[in-house]
Amino acid sequence: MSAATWIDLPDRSDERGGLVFIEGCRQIPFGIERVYYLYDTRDGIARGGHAHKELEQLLVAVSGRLDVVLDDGIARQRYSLCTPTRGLYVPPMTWRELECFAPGTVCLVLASRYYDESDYIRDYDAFLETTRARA
Ligand code: T46
Repeated sequence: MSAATWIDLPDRSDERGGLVFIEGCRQIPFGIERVYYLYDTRDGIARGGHAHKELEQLLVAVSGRLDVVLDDGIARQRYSLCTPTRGLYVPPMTWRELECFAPGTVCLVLASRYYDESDYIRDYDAFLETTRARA
């Protein structure tokens, strides 16, 4: 598998409740240029189904749970996101599929770049070709 990895996030929870913070280039290996979140996810629906040429991201299930399947062109691995205190770092050139969303899940995504459709590879065969060409 590529450099996809779990990142444990600083948790300052106390008797009042939970508090987790994330600072660009500190707890995560990139500066944050964009934040978005997936919510109101529907039963049986999958998201993703693409890779990014340059984009780096951190995915955090701030509420609920979901599975993320990552594929670097050689191996495929399933990650279960189920806590707001741990994020999944997804490097560039990683095919991702998001599925098995529990009702009420909110998935926060921190991204290293602004939205740019030209950074997406949405065809799996093209993704494999690109990974082989870069190897
Ligand atoms: C990813 C997974 C985890 C924008 O205009 N700006 C944005 O910042 C984003 C993220 C999306 N969009 C537009 C592009 C599409 O017209 O929103 C629409 C839905 O995006 P998409 O089908 O790519 O959504 P997902 O959930 O399949 O993928 C998203 C991210 O696009 C992707 O980078 O890694 O979440």
